[in-house]
Amino acid sequence: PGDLRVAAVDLGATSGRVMVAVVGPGRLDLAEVHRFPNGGVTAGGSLFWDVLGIHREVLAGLRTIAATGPLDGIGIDSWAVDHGLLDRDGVLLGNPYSHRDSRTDGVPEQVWQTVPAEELYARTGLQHLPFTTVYQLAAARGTAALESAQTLLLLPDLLGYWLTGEIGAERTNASTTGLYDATTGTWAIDLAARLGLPWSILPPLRDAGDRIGTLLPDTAAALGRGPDDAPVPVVAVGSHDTASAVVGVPAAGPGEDGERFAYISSGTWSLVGLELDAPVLTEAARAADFTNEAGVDGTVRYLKNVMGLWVLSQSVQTWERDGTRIDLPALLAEAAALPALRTVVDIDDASLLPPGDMPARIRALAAAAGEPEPRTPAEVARTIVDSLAVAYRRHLRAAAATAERPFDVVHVVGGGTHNTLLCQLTADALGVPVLAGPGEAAALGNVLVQARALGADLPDLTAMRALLRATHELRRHEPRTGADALDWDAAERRVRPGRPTTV
Ligand code: LFR
Repeated sequence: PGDLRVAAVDLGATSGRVMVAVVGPGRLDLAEVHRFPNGGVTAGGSLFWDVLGIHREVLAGLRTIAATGPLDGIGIDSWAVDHGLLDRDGVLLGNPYSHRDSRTDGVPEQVWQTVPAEELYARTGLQHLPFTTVYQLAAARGTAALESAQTLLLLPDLLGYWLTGEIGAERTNASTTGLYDATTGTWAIDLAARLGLPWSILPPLRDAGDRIGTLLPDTAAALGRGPDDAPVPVVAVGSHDTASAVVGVPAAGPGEDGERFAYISSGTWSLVGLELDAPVLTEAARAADFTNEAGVDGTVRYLKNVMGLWVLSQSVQTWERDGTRIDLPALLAEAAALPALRTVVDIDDASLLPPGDMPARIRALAAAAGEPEPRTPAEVARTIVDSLAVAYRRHLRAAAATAERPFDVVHVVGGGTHNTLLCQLTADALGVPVLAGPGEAAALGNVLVQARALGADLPDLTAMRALLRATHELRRHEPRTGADALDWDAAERRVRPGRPTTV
């Protein structure tokens, strides 16, 4: 085909974006059409997503795109794990819960009494995170909603269902549920059955690149399209945002200038790891608590969830709520001028998972670890950024060791690429160059997979990434060494080993 014009819906926990892209030989233009705030809504003591509101905003963005030119395809990605339940009439049963809701507190321990953690890891290959779908479903055992559920749909699949009427579970996101066998690539129905979960609600799996369907007449009409307009395909992309972001890592593929790369997808969460051909399900990988999530084209995302810029954004909310106006670039500039590694904390501590007063929690962690307590916003910001860099160092080195796959460069993608202090510290901490960009890697990965499905000549990840490199500027951070190099080893030792991530 000639140039393709497609819509990429990229939903993050703090904002949703509808983007338009034009893809053709040597061409990959992306523009934001619609951005809307997201975030949990507390009601009746629980934390939910406003999924109908998200659907409305998605339609609004798509309508703008449809009104301004051809629309050859639509792809949707979002954060993982969270889901809606449909009843036997295909109607949504209640609001989807946020994974930051506390209903899973103590649930993993109950689950492990039936299926031990070692066995869960051997089958599903996931880092222990208390909010993984299997624990959410276990928390919902005995509820009216789960008892009347006919179908479980992960959020991008739910939105795709409302657009097309088609039901399915895209594989990259299915792999985050804790009910997906990392080796066979099928639902782990036996595990669900042992846990007393209604395994029949798990829908058929689909691959990134499959066509989900075309817009239903009512959604087409909501986009301003009439019955005589060409049907618009909705394409399954790497519907887990992190899977799309990894597609959007502009690494040089195998060959002369091929890179041995690690990546950090830096947004609300930081996802730090490696792209592999096969899962690593060894005892060492389990002890290091690494995730093996499914990537696009059969790759494996061997990575770790790090608490990420969530801690900083929640801190900003806290300060603003208390009447201090925060200008983030100015705050980070001030933080950059402060002494490095004065206070480091375990940024993966479970206390930082729920929304709330992060500066107070950071101070509490510092006090418990015998570190100086950060007081001013700049000191707190510095502690967060330094502690993230220490965590990246520890986890990427553990990834390389347990997967036996060294790396020479770290690609940072996502919104966090704009945090130059963090990118530089990451290079310093790991002693390798950091290549920062693109900021919109998830939307670009979404677009590239769609474009291929619609006929673009992008046969594999290498070709997609070559197009990314040809069309996007990257910023390079060299590691600083020499007399003023920081003692990262000592900083890592100072971080209380504590509990593993978010247990
Ligand atoms: C990032 C992300 C992570 C997932 C977390 C919760 O946006 O998708 O990969 O672990 O959100 O769903």
